[in-house]
Amino acid sequence: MEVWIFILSGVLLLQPALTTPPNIILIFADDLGYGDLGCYGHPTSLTPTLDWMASNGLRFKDFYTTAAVCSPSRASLLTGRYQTRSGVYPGVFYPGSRGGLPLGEVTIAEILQSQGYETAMVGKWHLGSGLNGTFLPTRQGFQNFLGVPYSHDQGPCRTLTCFPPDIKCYGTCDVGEAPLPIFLNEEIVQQPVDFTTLIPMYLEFSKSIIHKAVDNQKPFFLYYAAHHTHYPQFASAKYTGTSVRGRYGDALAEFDGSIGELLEAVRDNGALENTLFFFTSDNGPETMRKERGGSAGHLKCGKSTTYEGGLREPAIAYWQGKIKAGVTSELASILDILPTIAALSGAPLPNVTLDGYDLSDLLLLGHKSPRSTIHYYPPSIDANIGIFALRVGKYKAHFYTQGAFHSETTPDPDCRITALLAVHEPPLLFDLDMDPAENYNLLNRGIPEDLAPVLNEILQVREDFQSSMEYAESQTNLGNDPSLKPCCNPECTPKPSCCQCKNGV
Ligand SMILES: [Ca+2]
Repeated sequence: MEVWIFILSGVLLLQPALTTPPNIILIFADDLGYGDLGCYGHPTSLTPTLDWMASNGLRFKDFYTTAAVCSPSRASLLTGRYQTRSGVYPGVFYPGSRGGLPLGEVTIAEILQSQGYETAMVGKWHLGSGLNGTFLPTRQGFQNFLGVPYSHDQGPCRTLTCFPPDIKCYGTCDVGEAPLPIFLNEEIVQQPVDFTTLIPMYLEFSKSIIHKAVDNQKPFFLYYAAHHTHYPQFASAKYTGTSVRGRYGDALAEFDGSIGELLEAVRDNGALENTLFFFTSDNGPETMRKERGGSAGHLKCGKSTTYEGGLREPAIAYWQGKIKAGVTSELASILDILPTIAALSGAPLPNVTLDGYDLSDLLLLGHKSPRSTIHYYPPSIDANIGIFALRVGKYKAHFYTQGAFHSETTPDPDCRITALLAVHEPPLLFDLDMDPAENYNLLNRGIPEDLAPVLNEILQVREDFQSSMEYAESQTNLGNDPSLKPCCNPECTPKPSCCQCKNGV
């Protein structure tokens, strides 16, 4: 008997298994590009928190989102599935959208809630609200929600203050929509939003969730989907005028500072050694905003394109004492977050087709990534065309290319709206290790003998992927119903401009 006990204890000691499920803080930036952070080489950005997390955690160089616009990438992040499977395509949701992320989809929050986690979200949802709040985060596993059901430019902003004391937002935003609402769970508590106090309010809410969960000895999952770095830029007084990078820099500084406050809150609650922070961004920069937009750095083009600037993103995993500091070129995707979190929390995987891989051995043990491919869908997905581009290992093939309005004003004409849809047969082929900027097409003068097997493999991977993909009914094509636009004062007229409540309903 004593021998068995000895062996059992020995096994337990050898296992790196986690004694308690870890807390998870998942941070999703908006329209933040590959070149925007100090730790990714930006010369003037002030991002001390993320730079610190990067130098004390694992920084990814080859990390990808699944879409170069907001809604589909959020669907993929939360479900571990391509947006085609959930129907969150083409394009994005609007305040009056009839559709949303289907309730049958299983989100990270639902998985963790079933494991006993306290689940919460702050910020930008953008996966639908629907009739009577059908598609709100509270219906998708988030027990606590404070934020906007869509993007913060999807409401008039011309008369709103974006920087104190009274600097108005730059641009008009969507003038025909309802004033931007802030929801607490399923109730509107502010309409229109006060951008100058928004982040302090989010932080107070987030800190109370962290404190409550730790107090109750429950693991927590906090999904912080930031508005910052998406147009229009805004910040509270503490960060206004602090960055030499101007308004974008101020907004980015507040975003980075808010992550610093979450880190402090976790540390103050004694939970740092049991909390995984994961940071990335939903899509590449909106270069059409010029100096008020983000930067893809070395990479080509930005938002809404399938060049690297549209879908390759900064990503950082930080977990004190668990993740070794370093930089990795292993391939990874937002699709991998759900399976990884499921593995770390001990949760069973949902009984659906998943497109992600468990990266826990990469994070905790420094193993290779199980992922070898990246598929690039355009924002305007057409099932007859499918993916625009495909990366297998270090090679990327473009079967179709197209410029985009969101990537306007870059010096590269390929990025602009005037670069119409082009079919490439054979595809354009780039070696992303030697040429990450996609400058030199390896098939420019025919197919060299040594690249023929590479091309054949890529074509086969594409064929296998496309033939097995199942496209769900489009949720964005269900259209809009003006009566679905959120209004804190449903009886008022004329809608939607009358929907204004200073201190909630
Ligand atoms: Ca976005």
